[in-house]
Amino acid sequence: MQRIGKIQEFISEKELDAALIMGKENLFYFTGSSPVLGGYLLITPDDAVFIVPELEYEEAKESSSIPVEKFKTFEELFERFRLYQSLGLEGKTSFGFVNNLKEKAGIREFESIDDVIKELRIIKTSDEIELIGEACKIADAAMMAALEEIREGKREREIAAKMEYVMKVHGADKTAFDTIIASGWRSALPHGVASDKRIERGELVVIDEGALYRHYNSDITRTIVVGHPNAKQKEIYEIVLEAQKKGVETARPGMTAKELDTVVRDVIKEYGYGERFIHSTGHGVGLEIHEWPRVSQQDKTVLKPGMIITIEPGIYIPKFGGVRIEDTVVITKNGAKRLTRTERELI
Ligand SMILES: [Mn+2]
Repeated sequence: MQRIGKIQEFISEKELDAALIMGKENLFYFTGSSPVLGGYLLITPDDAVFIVPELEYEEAKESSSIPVEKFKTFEELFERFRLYQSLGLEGKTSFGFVNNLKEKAGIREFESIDDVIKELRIIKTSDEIELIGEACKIADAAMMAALEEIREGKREREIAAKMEYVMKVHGADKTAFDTIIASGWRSALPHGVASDKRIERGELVVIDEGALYRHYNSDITRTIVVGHPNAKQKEIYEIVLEAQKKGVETARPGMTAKELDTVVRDVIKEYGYGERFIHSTGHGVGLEIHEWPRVSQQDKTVLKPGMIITIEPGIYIPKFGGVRIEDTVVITKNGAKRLTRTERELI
């Protein structure tokens, strides 16, 4: 109820009649329940109720920490909202739904509650850190399987399938995102989802994967060379590794996400590959695979203990290939600790 309390403080402050939460991850965060068909968490200054479709009612009652009500039709649901004139909403609420709130429920005023939710979710509780840590262990196991499985002639997709199998055997619900296995020229594509391509000798292979475990995500990337690396492959690998290590060693409470991005980016710049590092250093990880903060030049969020972020520099050279090395880390009292533990040296 402490989480709900923060929303209540916010709506009182803004003099809103209520707030309505319907995003999947937020519903789980605030109620502990995750109905397949979704639901509507209605929060008023002194109350909260989780309204779900009738067929989700029994299950939601079991899992929700907030009292549950059911609705049969959307007419009934919008009728329920007629009590209010002003409403706090998540920024990603659909335009169609907002229109219905205006037309069918007569709500006139809307305000985003994204900032207050962000402030809560950006700091993970010890329970959340443990779950993400578990998701990271599963990602490590899948990475191990990939390293064992990869050889000349295998298709990227075969390796990805094996990894997903290993994740599930280790208790994951599913992959956190479509596993990226990008070999050869495809390794220069930061989002090269595993394809039918066969892996060939001498190619760089970027493996970027994560597991979803009890609603929480993990994220790790390793790059390998099948066979012997050439001088250029070795060179860019060592630069990315130096930048990644520097990031993990430097990350600490009190610095901003932007400053961390600069520290990592500067290593790559010094070697003359600044233009080839075409994305941000990292991102928050939690109920969503990409959440706050963004470890980029645009995000001045001050890092605090309990934040979980990735540190994932890369160098991408079109047609030649790319290298990315990524760990999920938790910000601690005086530094950062890697939650993904797979070896980082070139294999
Ligand atoms: Mn990532």
